[in-house]
Amino acid sequence: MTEPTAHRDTFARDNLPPKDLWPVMTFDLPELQYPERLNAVNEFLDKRVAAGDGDRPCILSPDARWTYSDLLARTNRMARVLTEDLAMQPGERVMLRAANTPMMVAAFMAVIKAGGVAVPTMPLLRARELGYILDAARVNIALTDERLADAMDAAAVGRSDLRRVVRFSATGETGGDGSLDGMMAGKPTDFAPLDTVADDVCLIAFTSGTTGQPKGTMHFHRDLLAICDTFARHVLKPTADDVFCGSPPLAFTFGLGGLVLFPMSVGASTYLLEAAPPKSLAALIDAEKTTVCFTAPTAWRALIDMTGEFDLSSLRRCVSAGEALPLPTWERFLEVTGIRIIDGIGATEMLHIFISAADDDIRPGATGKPVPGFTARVVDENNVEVPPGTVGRLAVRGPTGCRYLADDRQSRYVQDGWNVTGDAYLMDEDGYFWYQARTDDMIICSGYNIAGPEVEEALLAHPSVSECAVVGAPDANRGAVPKAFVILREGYSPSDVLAKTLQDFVKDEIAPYKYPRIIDFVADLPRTETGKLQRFRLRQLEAEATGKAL
Ligand code: 3UK
Repeated sequence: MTEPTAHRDTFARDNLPPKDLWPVMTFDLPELQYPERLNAVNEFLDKRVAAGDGDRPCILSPDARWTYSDLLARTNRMARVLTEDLAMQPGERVMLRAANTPMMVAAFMAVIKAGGVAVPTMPLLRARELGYILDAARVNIALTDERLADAMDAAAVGRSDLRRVVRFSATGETGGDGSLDGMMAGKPTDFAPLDTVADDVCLIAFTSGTTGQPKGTMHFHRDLLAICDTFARHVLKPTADDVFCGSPPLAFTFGLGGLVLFPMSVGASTYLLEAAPPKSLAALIDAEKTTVCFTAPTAWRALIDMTGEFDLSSLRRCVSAGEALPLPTWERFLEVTGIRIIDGIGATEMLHIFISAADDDIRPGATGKPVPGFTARVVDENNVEVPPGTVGRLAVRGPTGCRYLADDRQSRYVQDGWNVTGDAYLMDEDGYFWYQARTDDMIICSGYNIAGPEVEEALLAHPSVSECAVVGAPDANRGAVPKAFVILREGYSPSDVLAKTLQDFVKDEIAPYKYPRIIDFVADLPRTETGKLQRFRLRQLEAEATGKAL
């Protein structure tokens, strides 16, 4: 018997992993009891307007101010273009390509409302990478910001599944004939949501691919609600009067949740910036008095230095994710703003954050506890739970979980029904989870395990250090030794004396055997578009320089 689906094109469902390789999904809260049929956009948007919130602000940007009704009208017009002019069938994949603009949000909503599967992509991707995604997700239609159309057009060449590439402008008003804006202009503003099944796929989010080819992670209509009913509802606790802002791209699920779904789940508004380096973010917070901000640890660090120039006192909730938030950053931010940053670990596979803590529940330096709705544990190589205080592999389950699009790596991420994220963690006696490192970033020096991020955290506590990365460098005697790449703050310059000072400083802060044997002063560090340090690239450079691999 085939399971119910509203999809006419069943590619996504057909390419889900076999059921025995799925994580166990748990729905142990009253708010996680979803009906068999639901369309996520109907829940987020149509119902909000029907409840009388249509005139409330929803999407703000430097050149737009859309209420919930405005977003609904754009979404409906675009859904009509998709189904009437572009012949989109339920279940077809639609690539979305734009920075964080109002039209990018409308495009998400339109595709999902019409029963399609959104495949968002990061603005910086080039034709080659887009081509890989077009093939992997067998994309039928692409909607692209006109300013990013070149790479899209180049990627489209020779791909017969891709029927149409259509361009749009940032606010949907200035694109001319033949553009999505033009096609939308004549359409009525109503459109009935497709009556999708709660577990119909509505989103394929590709991992940023720190190593290897990106993996497509498949998410259902109900998953978009589940992240709001877990992290947002129980930890973030936003209100309808909050104004959200932040830096993650909407094509990164950290951004999709934090900048679109969480605000919309409570009728709040969100201010989108196409590019949000720390200075622009600080200026925005100051000017617009935004109250909730989502960004990565490096940006939180940079914002500390901007508190003299910009007023950040409107902020009420600050969320950090993407990589570990070092304790010195958390402490200094508290000192200068009085705000305790909410750290949270999330993953594209899990859609959003699953371990976190806010307010008085925060234990500084720890990521937090499993978010209500999720269970987490630390296991050994054989997936056996280890006692508190022991470092092991993080395993997690809850209402969302990993389902890769046709990928062998499914059985690596999901083991015995648990999502194994690839992170080394320790759980303390009180059930708090302490991040150590990515399991493949552990440095093994003379048989001792050293977590690069712990050494980085120690270095960051020194006033001369702006940013740093610690990786294992091949060493003939000890296998590997910790090596630090350090970016200095203004007013400091590289010297052997400073290197020695930093080494001694680390020895005072943490167990001396962990100190960086080598220190390289550098001008920048390799990062992904999602803000993550690419330690493997530093390791590659080491391997090339020494002729030895680890
Ligand atoms: C690391 C963290 C320590 C960790 C993400 C929030 O980052 C997100 O998704 P990705 O798929 O990467 C997942 C991996 O990133 N990580 C993320 N947050 C933390 N490490 N402390 C943290 N707070 O290695 C994890 O396995 O790019 C984050 C929401 C949605 C996301 N997709």
